[in-house]
Amino acid sequence: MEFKKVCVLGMGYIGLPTASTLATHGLEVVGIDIDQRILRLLQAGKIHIHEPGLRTLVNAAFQSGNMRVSETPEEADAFIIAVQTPIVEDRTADMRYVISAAETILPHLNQGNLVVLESTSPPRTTIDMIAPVLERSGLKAGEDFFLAYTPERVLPGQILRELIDNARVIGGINRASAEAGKQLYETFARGEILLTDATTAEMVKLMENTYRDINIAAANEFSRLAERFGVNIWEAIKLANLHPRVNILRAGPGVGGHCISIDPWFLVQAAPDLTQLIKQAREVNDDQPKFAAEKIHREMGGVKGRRIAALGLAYKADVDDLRESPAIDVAAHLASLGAMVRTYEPFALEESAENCQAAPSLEVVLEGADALVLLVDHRQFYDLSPGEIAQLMPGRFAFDTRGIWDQETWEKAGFQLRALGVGERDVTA
Ligand code: SAJ
Repeated sequence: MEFKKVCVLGMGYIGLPTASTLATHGLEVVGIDIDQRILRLLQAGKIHIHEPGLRTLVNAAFQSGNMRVSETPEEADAFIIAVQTPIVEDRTADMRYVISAAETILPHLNQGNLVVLESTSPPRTTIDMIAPVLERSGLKAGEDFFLAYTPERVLPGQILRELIDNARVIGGINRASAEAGKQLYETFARGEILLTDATTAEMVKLMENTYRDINIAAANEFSRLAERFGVNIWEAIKLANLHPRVNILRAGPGVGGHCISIDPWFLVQAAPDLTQLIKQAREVNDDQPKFAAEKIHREMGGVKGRRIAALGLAYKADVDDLRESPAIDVAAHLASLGAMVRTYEPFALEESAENCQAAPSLEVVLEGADALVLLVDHRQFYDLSPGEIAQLMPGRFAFDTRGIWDQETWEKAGFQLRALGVGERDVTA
């Protein structure tokens, strides 16, 4: 089978890089989005996502003459659905965007086409939800057209490289569908392509992120134990990880983003009777921002009326994405305890948290501050000089929720540095 033309539905974190990559590899691509603002930006050579290298890639795709954007799909050889699957209040997946994307393909679906779902979805979505929608065309999935699921596995911040180099799992509703998917992704993927069935591919994706969530939950729970037993969690995890079969992830103020903090709920929703551990891990991680804020409150002898400068709001280092960010929760919780919180997020200067104030620069966030709290381990915060910080703020209390600042350096500059997951030691090693 030869793929010449592809419609990619959803011009977000996954759809846009995928569409652009297909175009720069010689396929005719139509990028579809229902948000006209995004389409206008793309047409004007701009992008709405901060991701290293993406702008250049998108421009190259347009310049190749192979890519254009549109509000509605059209006839093509293949359709890739890469729209969002958020969770709603009751922690179930909101599948409306996926279903409506599938419905917009319907009038253009032809014999021999391939449809691929990439959106993270609960188990059995491809078979139980997408196939019936597409079969309203009168065509039979697996016989008249091919249908497959392939999870995106790229790490925000490294999307461009991982899109091409990561191993890719493609699950078909039958073998022919998986093979068709392989032929499409082979046009650009350099990593190994592994074929399986659609539901296994859906599970693989959810298992990967759930495994990471549980691992981080263990690290966060260890951080609480460390505080109780007078241990430094950062040192303890480093030492434990020297064991050849142990790899504990990092503790921190919680787990955010639109993937790891959401995907495990898809499994809980699908089988609440079988997912106690998964649910518990989610709850530990969701509770961690409050835990971090309360520790700061205790260490400062109360935060009421104190001026706190909070560094970082993004859900993780070196991205501008604020979705489900634990840093925002910590800042808001400190404010709810009566602190006057100013936040500084270098990748989103105007953003702040509830009842907090956004500062446009490091200088402004530090002005008049009694305490400095590190919430995100952005590269630029590693390199801060405590000596220079001391010139810019009157207070001498600093708190590190990411375990990146060196005790001695900060103490030399006159700061009292406290950290998440560090209890009072009675022995100095
Ligand atoms: N975090 C920790 N400790 C760690 C690692 C992460 O507290 O040791 C926190 C981060 O600060 C952040 C959250 O967890 O708040 C998630 O960050 P992340 O870097 O672990 O993951 P994401 O959400 O950016 O990307 C994940 C990746 N999944 C896995 O590594 C299994 C990525 O490969 C997926 O494609 C992506 O989810 C997705 O889209 O599903």
